[in-house]
Amino acid sequence: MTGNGSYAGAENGDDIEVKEWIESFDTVLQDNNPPHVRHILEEIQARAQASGMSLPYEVNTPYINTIPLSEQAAFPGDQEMERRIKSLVRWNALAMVVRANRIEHNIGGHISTYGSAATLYEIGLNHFFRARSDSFEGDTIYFQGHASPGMYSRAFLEGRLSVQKLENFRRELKPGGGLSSYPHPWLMPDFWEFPTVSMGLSPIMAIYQARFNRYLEARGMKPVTDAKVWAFLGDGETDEPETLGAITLASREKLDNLIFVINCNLQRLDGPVRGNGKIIQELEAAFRGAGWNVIKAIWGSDWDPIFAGDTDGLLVKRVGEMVDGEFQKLVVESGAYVRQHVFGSDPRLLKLVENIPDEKLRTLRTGGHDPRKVYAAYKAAVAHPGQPTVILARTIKGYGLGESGEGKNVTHQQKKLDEEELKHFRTRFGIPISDEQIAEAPFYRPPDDSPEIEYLRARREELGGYTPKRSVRSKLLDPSSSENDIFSEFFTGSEGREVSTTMAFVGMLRKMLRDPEIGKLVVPIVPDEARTFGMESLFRQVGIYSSRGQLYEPVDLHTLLYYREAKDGQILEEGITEAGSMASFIAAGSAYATHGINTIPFFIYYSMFGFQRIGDLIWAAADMRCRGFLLGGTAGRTTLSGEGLQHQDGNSHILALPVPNLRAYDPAFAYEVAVIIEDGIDRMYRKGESIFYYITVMNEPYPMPPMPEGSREGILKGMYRYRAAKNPKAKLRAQLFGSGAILREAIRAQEILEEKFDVAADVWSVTSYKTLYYDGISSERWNLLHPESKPRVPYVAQCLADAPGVLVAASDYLKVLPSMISQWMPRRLAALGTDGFGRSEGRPSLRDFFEVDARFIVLTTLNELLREGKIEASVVQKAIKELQINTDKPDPVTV
Ligand SMILES: Cc1ncc(C[n+]2csc(CCOP(=O)(O)OP(=O)(O)O)c2C)c(N)n1
Ligand SMILES: [Mg+2]
Repeated sequence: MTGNGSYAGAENGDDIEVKEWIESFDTVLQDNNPPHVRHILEEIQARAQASGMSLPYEVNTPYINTIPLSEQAAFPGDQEMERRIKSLVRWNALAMVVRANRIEHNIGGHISTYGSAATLYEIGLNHFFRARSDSFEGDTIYFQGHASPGMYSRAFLEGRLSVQKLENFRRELKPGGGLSSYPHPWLMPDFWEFPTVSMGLSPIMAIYQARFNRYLEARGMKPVTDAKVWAFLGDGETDEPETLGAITLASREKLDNLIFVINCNLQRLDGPVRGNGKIIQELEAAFRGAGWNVIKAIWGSDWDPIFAGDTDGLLVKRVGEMVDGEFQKLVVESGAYVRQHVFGSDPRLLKLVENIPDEKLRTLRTGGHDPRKVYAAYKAAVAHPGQPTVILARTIKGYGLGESGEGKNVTHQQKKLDEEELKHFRTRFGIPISDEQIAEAPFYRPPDDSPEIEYLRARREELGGYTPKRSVRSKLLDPSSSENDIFSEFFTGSEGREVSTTMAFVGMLRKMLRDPEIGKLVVPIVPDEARTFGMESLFRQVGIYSSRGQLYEPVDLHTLLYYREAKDGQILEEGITEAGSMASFIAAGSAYATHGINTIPFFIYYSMFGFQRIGDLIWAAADMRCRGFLLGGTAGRTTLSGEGLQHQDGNSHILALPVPNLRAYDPAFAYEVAVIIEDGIDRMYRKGESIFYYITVMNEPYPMPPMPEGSREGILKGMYRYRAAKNPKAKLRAQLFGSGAILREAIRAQEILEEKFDVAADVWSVTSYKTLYYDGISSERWNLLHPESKPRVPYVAQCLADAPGVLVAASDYLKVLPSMISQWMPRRLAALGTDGFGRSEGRPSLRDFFEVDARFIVLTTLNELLREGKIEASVVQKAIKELQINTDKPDPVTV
């Protein structure tokens, strides 16, 4: 049917044999049930294969609706009433965007996307989407980001948003507040739950959300329910690799709690999604191939009688041949064109539509605009067991805009309508606004006791309340119970034993998992990297989550740390997908709102594959007010021996800077990690702050010192004096700032400077340049606005107020990291860092290559003293020799 598999015999008209086969098939079908007939066909197929025939492989079904009319669920609503409500939603959505752009030229907004998706949402909102309540978790819905005007408009009709809010669409800073352009929980924390407008993120988030819901059920943390996760996507959005990249997880995990609705309006921003192909068929093949249940809703009820007359399959064949560019053209053309183009090639086709006038032919509804088809698709989807479902609904972009946009390539950006266009829209949807008023594009809401508002409210009441709506339903953890027990052992040092901060962290994780209060809440997440981080002991301790348990005997069963999968396993071992792992982090980090459960995710990964690779998902997590800990393992550009430039992260702390509510730390010692995590749990889960953490950990083993007295506050604020100079009265003085992997180089430099050059240096551990930077800029801002008050002194400046000598910083990150706080230091700062590509090398060679080791810290300190006139150039020259520094080595930034 789709054009494949023709052969010469058929073209010769030699089809008597075919007819006979079909007749006998029909007879078999009449006498038997469908499963039996399927069995017969499978047997025949097996027979053909065994006899060496290669059969054509076809993942597509014909270009018709998946649900035949005979199996279409009856529509239970008042169709006319729902049409009127939908028209009102359409109108106010349009008015909101048009008005906003009149008030402020080019403020933006979208009309045509919601125009195409209105029926898809309205059917959901009137019949399917159950709200969250105390007794039921509710359905979880990812609304297509730039369809937001429709959601606002409906909330206005529901009485949840005022005219003023609508008036201030995209002008959130106006008195009384406004509405954010897209779904942003950060900006509208009582309304939006999921940020979806960065395309491709909502599908992957939805998949992992659905899986996380199962995880919570399997671990007994929430009741087993039939709640669904719905994700509304654009067809253009499916080009994003994240959209389709994780769909096999959903089928493998049999996520029948997941439904994708893809709004197939065949257009994206610039033009057709697949002008020369068929996006619906392409997606059908992808999803079917991946093991999803696919429901195509291409044709509306208007087409049912036409297809019913198509007994010889000519029309199915014809529409199967047409490409999307042609379907799009039909939208903007006349009925006569449709007749000629679709049906004109064969008199038998023309006969199918001979009784349909041109005007009607032009406006035959597509599946996604027909409430009955959409209802039937949803009904089938929610009832479908054992597989996730995708609904491919054919719609028209800019539906309702007529000449001013419907189906046009420019429709995506249409946001200004003139009086005539507004009139046309008003009349088409029957909005009671007079010709005199229409130019104003006023909002229109019928009175509370109107049948429309009563109907709409009754429907939502039946479904448990309004949606979208975000609320924090979890209770904070008891502030009086402290995790001291968990963390205190890490404050005392390792007594000479060499451990890495990663090992120390894993020790903390193990203890947290055993804790009676938070143990159950901890969600360890790894993208196939547990062994890299020495976490395999956790496999045995808490198990790896698997919905199927463990169907095989693991090869290492006889070992202590065998690979244990379990139905109630606690670890999310995601395989090689940082994006998927981050999506799990997001589900777990937002469960305090979505499910009212304070899960505490710890996602540990190769730091280089974090911000650099999945930065946009991290941004989404921030927007969503996720809580939890991201751990950048094997962090820094010189700590990871041997791996070379792909794995060596010298930028993650730079890339962490733009995420406002992310607290980023680069600790060097176990006690620093412990203090930061302890405080993080306290702030996020006992105080309820909307922050999350990025902590870098390393795999370089060294003895962990005990926590210096009084350092706790400094660790959290970003810096503290780790070790003061032995001889503070010395003539030559310096302050050395080290962090993370490079702190120990600073400590060694302190020793060399003292022993060989009579320079007395203090060493500071800088745990968070970001925290220091934020503190600095906010102090400056306060001072700017309060000229007559006592100025606030940034924490850096407070720390260094009486610190004498030259200032030298070194980190395993770009030099700009320390430099950004130098403005609050009492004197010039010389910064060392790891700018440039790395090399596959060992640590000492890399630190020499990037010029961040103790020798270079010493040299830099001496050079700073030279600049200040405290020592002679010859001393520095001598030092270069003594330190065996090659002055001819290439600049690491350029090689
Ligand atoms: C990652 C990303 N890239 C680009 C955009 C800009 N953008 C917004 S809407 C859009 C077109 C969307 O087309 P489609 O997914 O088909 O949705 P439709 O509006 O047709 O329903 C684009 C490119 C974005 N929001 N996110
Ligand atoms: Mg589209």
